[in-house]
Amino acid sequence: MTSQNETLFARAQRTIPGGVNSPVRAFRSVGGTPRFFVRGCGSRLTDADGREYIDYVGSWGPAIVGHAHPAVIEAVQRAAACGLSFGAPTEAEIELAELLCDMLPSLDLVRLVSSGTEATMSAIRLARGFTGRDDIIKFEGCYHGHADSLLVKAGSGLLTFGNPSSGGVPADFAKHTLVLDYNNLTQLEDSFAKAADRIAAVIIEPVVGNMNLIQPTPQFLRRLRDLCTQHGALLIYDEVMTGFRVGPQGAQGLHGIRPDLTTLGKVIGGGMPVGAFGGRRDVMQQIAPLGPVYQAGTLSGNPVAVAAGIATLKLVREPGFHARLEAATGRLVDGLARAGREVGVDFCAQSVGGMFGIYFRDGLPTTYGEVMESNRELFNRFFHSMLDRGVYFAPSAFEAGFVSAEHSDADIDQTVAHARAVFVDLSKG
Ligand code: HOZ
Repeated sequence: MTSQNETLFARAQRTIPGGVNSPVRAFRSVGGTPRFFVRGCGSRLTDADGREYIDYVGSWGPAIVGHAHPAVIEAVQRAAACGLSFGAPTEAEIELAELLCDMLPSLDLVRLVSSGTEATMSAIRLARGFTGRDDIIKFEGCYHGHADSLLVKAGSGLLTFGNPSSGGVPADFAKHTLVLDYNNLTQLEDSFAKAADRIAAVIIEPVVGNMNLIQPTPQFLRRLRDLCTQHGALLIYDEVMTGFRVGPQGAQGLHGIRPDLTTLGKVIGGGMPVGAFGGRRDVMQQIAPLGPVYQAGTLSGNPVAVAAGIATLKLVREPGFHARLEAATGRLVDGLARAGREVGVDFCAQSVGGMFGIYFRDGLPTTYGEVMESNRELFNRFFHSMLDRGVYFAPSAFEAGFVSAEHSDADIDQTVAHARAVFVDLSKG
């Protein structure tokens, strides 16, 4: 009998390119049929065939308090009942901006937008406008949304499909994006030595989640901060994924580094479309209507989306939230790694706060090259076997995973038990 997921996927492909509205969802790199979800509750998702899954995608990060948290749903319902969009200021957007500036000391001013892509695209324009320079530096495998200048050797879907630079980006445009290796100090220093006066900004995922999970070395981040300061380039922390996910002050709090600009998304919208960029007052004052760098959006600061964000951040700020989230995520990766070791498969795992990486290779990767060496065939088999057992990991070997505050020890132990059984199968060849 054909499953509802298959029927829906066939129907979707008739009107939607590839049947999906964002490429990684199409399951192309792992093969098979994407699951069409009808419901999410806590740590669980239910698909169109009525099958339940423990969810480790969490809408790619936003679902930090679990799906359909009652406080978030109530806030959304209350806001929606008052009108969906005004295209004019509301008090709620001040509240969200105040919360963000309070939670991240590096934000003097913050502008709300509707997605992480808008946030990074606007931050780059702002950096160019502020410095009067054209070039930017990014790192191979980092993904900063789908603005033209950032789709050069990018991670996430581009890496998943083996096409790290997008079509449709003019060469004249891409030449202003210098791409360096993550964690490569020598290359970074050489680039500043050669081109410092042309570099408007360096944009970085301070913990990478778009080529699986990669952690920065502390020396790399510190030197990057120093070089930017020394040469008048802006340091942009893309915390769309890490913001309030890896700790109460994002990655900048973990490493004690103050970027000039920060981009946010995902968690700050609690599942609704919200992004933000903010930072130094003198830089942010260049944004229209205060300054000459233009940026706008009809749905920016949308009252319903903002209500979800405020309700989520209030939960995230409760005492002990991050300690519990980190412990749950640690329990998962420790359990998976132990199971892999005991069964004897080349597998390892790590976590930072509420995000994690799993790798079919011997040893945790610290570079793009090392991530690329992981065994994709084993990952794909693992992914499908886990899916069959009711565990939903990201359908790509190059995406980080996410745990929510609603994942119980029982959820995690069940996941580890399933993984152990799958590892045994994989070890048989
Ligand atoms: N770019 C997202 C993962 N890093 C995927 C977004 C989606 O498919 O929803």
